[in-house]
Amino acid sequence: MDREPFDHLWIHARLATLDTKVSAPCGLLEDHALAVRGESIAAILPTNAPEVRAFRGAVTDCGGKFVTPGFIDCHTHLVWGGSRAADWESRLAGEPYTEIAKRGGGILSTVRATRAMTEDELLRAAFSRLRALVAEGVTCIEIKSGYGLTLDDERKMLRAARRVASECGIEVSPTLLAAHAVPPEFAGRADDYVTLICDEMIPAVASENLAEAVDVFCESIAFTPAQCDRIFTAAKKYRLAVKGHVEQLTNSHGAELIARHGGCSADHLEFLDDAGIAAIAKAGTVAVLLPSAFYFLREKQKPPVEKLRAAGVPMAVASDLNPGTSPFASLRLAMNMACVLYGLAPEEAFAGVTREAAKALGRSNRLGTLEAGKRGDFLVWDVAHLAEIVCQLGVNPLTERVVRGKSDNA
Ligand code: DI6
Ligand code: FE
Repeated sequence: MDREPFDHLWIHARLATLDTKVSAPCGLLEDHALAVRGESIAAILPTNAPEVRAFRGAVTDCGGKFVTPGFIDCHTHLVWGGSRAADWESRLAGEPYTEIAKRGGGILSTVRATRAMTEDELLRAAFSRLRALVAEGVTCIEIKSGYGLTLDDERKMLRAARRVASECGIEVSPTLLAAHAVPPEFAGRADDYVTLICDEMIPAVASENLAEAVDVFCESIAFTPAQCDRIFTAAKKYRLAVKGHVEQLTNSHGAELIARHGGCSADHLEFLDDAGIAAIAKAGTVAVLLPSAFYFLREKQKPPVEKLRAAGVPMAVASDLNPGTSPFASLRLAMNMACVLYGLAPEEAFAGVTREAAKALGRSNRLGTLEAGKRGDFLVWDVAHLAEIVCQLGVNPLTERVVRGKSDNA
């Protein structure tokens, strides 16, 4: 008996491959078939190709629907305890984010709530948020720690992050963000806390394989570039990737620091200057844009998108889902805001949550585009125009999710 070359074919699809080798916008291939074998994309062929017509196995007729790669949310703080709605009310009444942080609200109030919760409780709290992201197409997510700030509490967050992603059946990229805020027990002794991060937290997390990257909040209200430099040096010693929240509220030259360490991404970037752009362009560091935090903080200064584009810096878009500055469990909302507030073309927003987000997480070889050999993570959308996915919110046109070659419509 002849063995079929594929397990499953999706035919009559409008494939937005996001593959730069396909010259049409979004790498669009009209009336194509996507063939899956095992967990991977085995082939991309015109629907009328002989191999497609000869196939006798399982076939899904997409009837002209669009198919995109699975979305990758490459910057989230999905796991947290408590609520910051009261902070938000204070901000609406005129108190700045930085002032709230200085009086022990902000990140530190989430730290108190997160420390008080068990791993199971954190997992349950994160689950509904992740389900919302998954329902609109997220198939891979980066999740940071950063609300524990002790070795045990950071570990607890990272374990909850792994478990929640596995319960939702998606891939996780866990990141240690111990340098998110100086914890109260180290008040006035930030350098000592950095020593703890470098000498204890990074080695422990690396040896237990709990994180694949180390992130920092390099900012006037958080850690200095010199402190972040120490943290990155320690991270690299343990072969962890480095990235950072930089130039979000002020310009601290954190992006240059990340570039110097060969970091995978520089995130936020509202106050990025020309030297920072040149540095990340040269280093091949991805710029991760987080427009929903910009929106929610009512910031005025936008990241230099035109200059980043001109310099050829890959731009990813992420939700920054967190309780304080971006409590939005929607990557499509972030894409919409990247277009409306930052001036990205919808095509750039799609690339930002697929191809470029894969780059930011060091997963370009496996994820981010529809190409033979990449993983079978893709989404089927019932829209007449691809940009509809980004343009209209509140309605979910996602009709089928395929993860590792398996459809959830089966
Ligand atoms: N920048 C942010 O936007 C988030 N973390 C960071 O370093 C805010 C996190 C929070 O306010 O809880
Ligand atoms: Fe963030």
